[in-house]
Amino acid sequence: MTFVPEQSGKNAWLEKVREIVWQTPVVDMHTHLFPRRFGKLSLTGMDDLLTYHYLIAETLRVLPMTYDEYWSLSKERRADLIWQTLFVERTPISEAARGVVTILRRLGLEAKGRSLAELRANWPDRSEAGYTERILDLAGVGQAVMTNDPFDPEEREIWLSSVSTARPGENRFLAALRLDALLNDYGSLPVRLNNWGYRADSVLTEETVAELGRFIKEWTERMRAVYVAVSLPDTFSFPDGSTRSILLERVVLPVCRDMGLPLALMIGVKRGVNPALLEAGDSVGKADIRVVERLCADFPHNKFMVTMLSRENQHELAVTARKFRNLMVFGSWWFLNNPSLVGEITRMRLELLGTSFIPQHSDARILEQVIYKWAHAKEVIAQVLVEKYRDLSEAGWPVSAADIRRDVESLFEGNFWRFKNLKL
Ligand code: RAT
Ligand code: ZN
Repeated sequence: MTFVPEQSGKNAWLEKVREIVWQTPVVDMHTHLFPRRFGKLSLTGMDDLLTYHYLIAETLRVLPMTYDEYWSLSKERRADLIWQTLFVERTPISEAARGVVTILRRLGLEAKGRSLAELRANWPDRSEAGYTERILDLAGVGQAVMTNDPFDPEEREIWLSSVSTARPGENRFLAALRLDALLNDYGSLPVRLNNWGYRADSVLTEETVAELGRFIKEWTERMRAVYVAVSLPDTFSFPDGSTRSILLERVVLPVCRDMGLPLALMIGVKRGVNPALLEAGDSVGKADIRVVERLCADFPHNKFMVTMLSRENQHELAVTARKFRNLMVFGSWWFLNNPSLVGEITRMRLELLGTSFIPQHSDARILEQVIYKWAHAKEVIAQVLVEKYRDLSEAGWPVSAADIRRDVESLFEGNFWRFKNLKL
């Protein structure tokens, strides 16, 4: 993992920090990637990259076509339209559009002036055995944590079949048990759970609670999940007597505690604000930090990894992490994953928390996206670190390369593993 992109400046500090940042393998702690053995769930290549929901939202703002017309097209045709709209008729200046340019460049393809047909034709051979490894190496990602939904019929079948065993080279993918269906839409689950052999009722009886606990434990073990996760709305409150609240308190938190697993809470998403945009239709809302305080205080033997989607929540989240050692702040998530905001948030976290947080995760859905998500994030993180090291040296503490290495290791991988293994 020694890939270091061309130097962008002559600043010696920046060069050193960039070199270390690029040499330190990342644990990409939240992605939506799957290794190839997961078949159709594993997305890769130009058409999947172009039809990423971030780019769909940007295209549909300006495309002279109804939403329905757009959705009725094949994936290839949608990709054509996105390329034409954002890369031919306009300058690909947004973060997600620039990301495609970064990927193409790192794969040795010049984007400007090329037709999409040409780019598709010149794409490196994806059937090659080492392709996935090569992409992870280009991004400097050592391991990527997937998002694994035990309620998704397609994914479930794969885990239950022998195909779920990692093939050589695929052990760089780790699992995370995602419980959105349980915690955000329990009503639809009892019938399915009964069919799968769990005695779960729509009323949360003692037996149901025990059976749901058994379900989570079994799936966590089957997947060898490194944590349990859920995304939550901006209106998330706890405790509030809701089904979600009861399930959290009686099922999810006890199982996580008993198994020593962190619970990742991704708070602040407003699903389906514009349902016509389908997967591109979710938005953001400011959430109530008191919920995080309450959970950390009332469940001191549970570990919480928390990211919040709204910019307005970032400062209070960092302050809350100062108060609770069972809280690990992570990532500049989704609409925050833009250089201006990653810079601002990382700077503030370093000032309030030192190096005791996880600065970024990629949220990549398409394999090659790890290239741009990490290239862009690493540039910003390196620049912020340089600023901070310079300030510290001026204050009278000379910073060595060994110091920088130790810090970057903590930020990119050590904090994740130490928190996961923390005993409370
Ligand atoms: O960032 C994204 O791609 C979002 O669509 C979501 O996947 C979000 O990150 C989530 O995990 O819910
Ligand atoms: Zn995600």
